[in-house]
Amino acid sequence: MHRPVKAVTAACALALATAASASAAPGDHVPHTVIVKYQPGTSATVLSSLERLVGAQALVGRISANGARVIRVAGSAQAAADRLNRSASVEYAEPDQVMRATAVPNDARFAELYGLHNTGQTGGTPDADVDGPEGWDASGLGAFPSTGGLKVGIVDTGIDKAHEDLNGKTVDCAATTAGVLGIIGGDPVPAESRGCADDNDHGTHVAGTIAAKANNGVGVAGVSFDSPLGICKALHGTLGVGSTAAVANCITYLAGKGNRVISMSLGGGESTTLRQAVQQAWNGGNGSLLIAAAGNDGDGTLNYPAAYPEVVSVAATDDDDQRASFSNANSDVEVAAPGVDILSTKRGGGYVKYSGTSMATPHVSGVAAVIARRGGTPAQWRTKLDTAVDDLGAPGRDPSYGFGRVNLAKAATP
Ligand SMILES: [Ca+2]
Ligand SMILES: [Ca+2]
Ligand SMILES: [Ca+2]
Repeated sequence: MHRPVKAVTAACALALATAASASAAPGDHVPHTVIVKYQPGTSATVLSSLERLVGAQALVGRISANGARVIRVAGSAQAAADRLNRSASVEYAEPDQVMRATAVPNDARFAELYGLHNTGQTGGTPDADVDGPEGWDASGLGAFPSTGGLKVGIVDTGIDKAHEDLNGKTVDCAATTAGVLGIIGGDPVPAESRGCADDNDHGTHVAGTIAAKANNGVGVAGVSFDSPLGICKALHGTLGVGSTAAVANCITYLAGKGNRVISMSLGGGESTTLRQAVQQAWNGGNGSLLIAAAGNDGDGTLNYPAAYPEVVSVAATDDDDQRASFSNANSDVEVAAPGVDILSTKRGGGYVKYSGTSMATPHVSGVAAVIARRGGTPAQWRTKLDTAVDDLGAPGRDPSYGFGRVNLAKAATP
């Protein structure tokens, strides 16, 4: 049913061997790459002597959120970071970690979107869904307008901008580069000149679940089908791999472009760089509501950015409203959404079913966009999101489902 994906470089020593096991193991990092943030006022002389000491060879990029430098070193990234952290001039230094898309494809088939409207068509439980049609009606979207929705930002593998169910939707578009390693280790600073073309399918699939055109006679319908999209490509290649530096800079880019809901179907290890980018997006300016995949390890693993307190962590359910076997369960899981055999848009045209907390996350981002269009603050949207649920599992918040599976009809009422 699922396509096993093999790691192809030393940077990807963790093989993605199972259905949806796609988060990075601790210590899985970009070779020879260190993110270092110096204390304010550190002189150029001190900086260059420290970097010489750790064998720095090149400045690869910068972290937009905090000005940290991304440097390439000759030897071990961890050893260089450890050495830098011993200097009073260094606020923090850490290896640049690997971030991964959290889904794998299976057969390309048309099917009903049970996640939006479950009639038992896949053999599941009727109404084990997010109440899409009921929610659209209650939100005044029952005439299926094509524009007017809240813009949603997506950090992923890019998008097929020309897809029949997505064309005209992409209004912000930038990409990091994959670099000399083929998939990671390139320039982590997104540039609009590079476009945001999808080289994987994952990003196009996520985009369709959030905002595919509704009532246009073709394909599927996104939860927030009248939303335009801000796209930042941080993940690359058939493995959907990127670095912490690239993901952090994409968050900052999208927040700066006014994407007030940002969807991240990806994850990896903990990182000070990622945390600071997340905090800045959540707290800064108008603020953005950040939504990310809980992870596909099927255990209690904390996956970042989801596990930061500033980010809504999304678990996956199936067509019986049961926790998906791959979905991580921990005390940080905040809400759940359908994530098993989700049909959505495919790069190059057509539609495909994927499974993963990656597929659950955009359902929640779509619900958040419908909430946020009414105005208010990200904190208010988050409170509404957490209460507009159908409680599953143990009563109240629990590690498998968080507060419960999101429900658009409940989200539609102020
Ligand atoms: Ca459609
Ligand atoms: Ca969280
Ligand atoms: Ca519960």
